[in-house]
Amino acid sequence: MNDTLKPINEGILTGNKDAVQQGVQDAIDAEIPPDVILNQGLIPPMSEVGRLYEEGEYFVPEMLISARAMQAGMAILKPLLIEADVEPAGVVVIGTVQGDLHDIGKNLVKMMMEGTGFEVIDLGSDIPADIFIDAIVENNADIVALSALLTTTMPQQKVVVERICEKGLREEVKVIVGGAPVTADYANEIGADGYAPDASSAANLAKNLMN
Ligand code: B1M
Repeated sequence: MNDTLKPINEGILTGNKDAVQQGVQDAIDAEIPPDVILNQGLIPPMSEVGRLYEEGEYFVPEMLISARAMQAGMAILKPLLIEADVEPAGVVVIGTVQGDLHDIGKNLVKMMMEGTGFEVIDLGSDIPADIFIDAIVENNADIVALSALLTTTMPQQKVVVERICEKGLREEVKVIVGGAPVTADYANEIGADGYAPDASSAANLAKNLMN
């Protein structure tokens, strides 16, 4: 790895937002191409954070702090990526389903997906099925990610899958579901393409589905 990118890696792993911002600015000043800063500077340490979380070495607060540090770096890089026409890994529409206000887990999933190179359209929480449909169409989404934290709102994930089928979009978009009460069996039962138990595996699942 280019030595100029090391402080970015280190900054994300330790959740040091200032170091990441400075590192990204230094890399831009050193004329490192924006896609290299993204793919070698920002994404690998975020994947490492995901691995450490899955292994129980990092917990939610560490993951949040690292994700925020990464997002601070992304904010500086984003205009240059747009200018350079760097393609995202895919477009994900994410939200918490109708009736459900829990958004902390969904926000983590969003951050990890952005950390993997996806463009994420975040609709927020308490989102009706038709708003998901509109966002899928408007953004030509590759994946729709549905979060539900309540046993009473889980059925809304099924409603969204049904609406996607009714609208003839089932071949266009993959559906992934998650949230504390959701299981792989439930995902199967409602016809989703995948289930992930946590934010890091949701990002990996999205990557695999794109392949
Ligand atoms: Co609520 N709440 N809550 N709550 N709340 C729970 C979920 C509950 C388990 C607490 C309990 O009773 N022990 C319970 C649900 C019981 C059930 O359905 N079986 C509950 C209840 C009952 C309620 C209310 C009904 C309470 C009331 O008013 N009587 C009410 C409902 C409001 C509504 O949504 N309509 C309510 C309200 C709230 C607050 C608003 C106060 C607040 C939410 C604030 C917010 O999110 N902005 C809140 C909170 C904070 C919780 C707990 C304490 C914490 C949830 C959380 O953020 N966890 C929760 C109890 C608990 O979990 N211990 C609880 C941390 C977060 C990082 O984890 O969200 O699981 P989590 O996300 C994980 C994974 O699930 C996964 O990745 C994330 C990160 O690894 N994941 C995905 C999540 N989405 C994914 C999507 C994916 C893939 C993975 O792909 C698309």
